[in-house]
Amino acid sequence: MRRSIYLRPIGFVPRPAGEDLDETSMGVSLAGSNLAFTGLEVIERYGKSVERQCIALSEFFERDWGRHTMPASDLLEAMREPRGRLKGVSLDRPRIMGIVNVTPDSFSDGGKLGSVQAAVAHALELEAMGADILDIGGESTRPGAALVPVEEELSRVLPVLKALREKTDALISIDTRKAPVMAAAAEAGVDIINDVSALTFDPDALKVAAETRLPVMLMHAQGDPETMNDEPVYQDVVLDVFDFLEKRIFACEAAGIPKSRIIADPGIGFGKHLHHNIAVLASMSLYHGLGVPLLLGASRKKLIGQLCNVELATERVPGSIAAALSSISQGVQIVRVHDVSETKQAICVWQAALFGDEDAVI
Ligand code: PT1
Repeated sequence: MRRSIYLRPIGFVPRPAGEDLDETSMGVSLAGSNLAFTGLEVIERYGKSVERQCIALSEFFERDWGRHTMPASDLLEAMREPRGRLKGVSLDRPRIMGIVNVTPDSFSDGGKLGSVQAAVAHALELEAMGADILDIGGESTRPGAALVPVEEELSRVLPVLKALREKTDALISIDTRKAPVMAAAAEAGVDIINDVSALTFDPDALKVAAETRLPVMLMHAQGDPETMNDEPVYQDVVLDVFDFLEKRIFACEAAGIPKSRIIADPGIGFGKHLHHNIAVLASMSLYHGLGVPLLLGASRKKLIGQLCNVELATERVPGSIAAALSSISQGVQIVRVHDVSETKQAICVWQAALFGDEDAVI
């Protein structure tokens, strides 16, 4: 059954953590964090028609939502519920995932990380800059990228994962769509599985991921990387992405992966044109209704080039920081970035300015 009501938290304000403030006037704490939302965009979908209205929390609590009452209160509860730790790392403040591409054709690191040592050194450098998670990927999934055979992918990432595991206690994620890579990576001691197909690409992925007992990152994509941006089709991209992620969370739960081990990501640039990407960015906070921590990856992506007329991916750092900050200010827990120290500096200043706290370390 298709969901017919969606709630998007809006009107974010800083909220002293743990203080018992009146929710109607001071806002509801988002996912146990020190950000609170003071309003809601109520979105009703009837087949092809979608109606949106923004209201204050007080009005939301006063109105009779009829047949939407239960789904609406479930969504509100999912937004409010504090998120658990991710392998010991608390998610009540923003976290940075640093990108380590172990591919000869990487879209912005351009094959610089040709060797295992270079990849490991790059990962450790990102950790020193403040990355909480190191995301290791051996198959490019950027638009137009071709499939990498499983043996090739394994030979790229396994030596890096093994060497890196010896050298760091930071969280390591494996960016893969393939069950054998997930299994081998788990064996090598990775902490998280990051699958841009939300465990749909490989028929064994759901079962294998469940067996590893690792947390999984489920990302929305429409189509395969090679052709996904040719002709993406949505009724309403923001809501269709929500429905997809909700379904994948159900599928995971059915396979034995509890919600406490799931992170959701709307997949910027995956089967999405510029207007789709912008709509998703602008509505990021909607996805808190999924009841799991959120991840956003917009770093150096094409939408930034399109918005600001920047041809070179390496020159899209300021725009990437803006995308990261805008999602963090909507409560997104993890940003996946190339430029860790720049992003960290931006988050630090944003936190200090918003919460008035110079010790607001991230
Ligand atoms: C992502 C992501 C990822 N992105 C997660 N994993 C990539 N969880 C790889 C472009 O438009 O957002 N979330 N793993 C990289 N993919 C792309 C897609 C790179 C689009 C570039 C573009 O330029």
